[in-house]
Amino acid sequence: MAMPSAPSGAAFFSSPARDLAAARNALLQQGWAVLDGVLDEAACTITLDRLWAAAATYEAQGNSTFMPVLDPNAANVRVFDLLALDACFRDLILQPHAISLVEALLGPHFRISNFTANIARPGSGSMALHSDQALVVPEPWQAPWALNIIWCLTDVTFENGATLYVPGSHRAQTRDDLGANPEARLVPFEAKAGSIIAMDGRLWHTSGKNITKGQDRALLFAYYTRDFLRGQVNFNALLDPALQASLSPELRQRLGLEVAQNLSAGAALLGKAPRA
Ligand SMILES: O=C(O)CCC(=O)C(=O)O
Repeated sequence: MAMPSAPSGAAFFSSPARDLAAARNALLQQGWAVLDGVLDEAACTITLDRLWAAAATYEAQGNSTFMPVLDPNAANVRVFDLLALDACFRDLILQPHAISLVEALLGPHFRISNFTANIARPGSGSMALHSDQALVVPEPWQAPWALNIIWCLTDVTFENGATLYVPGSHRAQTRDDLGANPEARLVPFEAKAGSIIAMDGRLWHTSGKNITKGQDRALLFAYYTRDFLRGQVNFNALLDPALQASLSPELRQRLGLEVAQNLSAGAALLGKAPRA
């Protein structure tokens, strides 16, 4: 896969191959992995600026960045539709380190389900505990069919609202398997700006509370699922036809813009390669 250009020409760091191999392994074992230094400082700054610009456009289009169904107050700034809003997000969604982690868990036959942002500003609170796979597939959750790549555009700490997760919860096949009071077992994903956090879709988690006086915590959530699941977004409806036509064949296929859909399980059964 060709390396997509970094946002506005800023450089992606190239993490050593052994870090990526260790992260792929950790993801499979513990249900999550942090890979440092995927974006350099300049790329984080540029992408964060572009995210705020995207938030303004999103609101100008008549959407609200406060979603009461998700968050207790407006200090969480939610930006949906990132792939429609700026080319830098279309670069990040197929960034090779991210895709290496996606393929480690989901294999080659995956689709992009959604790409959103959550900026937790001072005073933001936690959402409800959930797993991302549970949002798109009913229990039992017997295999990893979903994964989030979380792009850290700022440092992420417990104090500024790091995502909190329940260790080992990717092995829970039902909600009851989580046991009593899983909230008491939550621990934060802490990471430096420029890291990506790969999170198995079965790992139960929530947003933390930002208890700082003046620090934003800005995260992008790139959500991928196996290709037999319907995406959270219908990109045929979201993306302007001219934009769709300008996208690479790889991105079009991962977004489900091509005519042929949901053929990989059948191809494996019948011993034939799926139509691209
Ligand atoms: O912002 C966070 O830390 C978590 C967000 C999340 O889990 C979600 O939006 O589904």
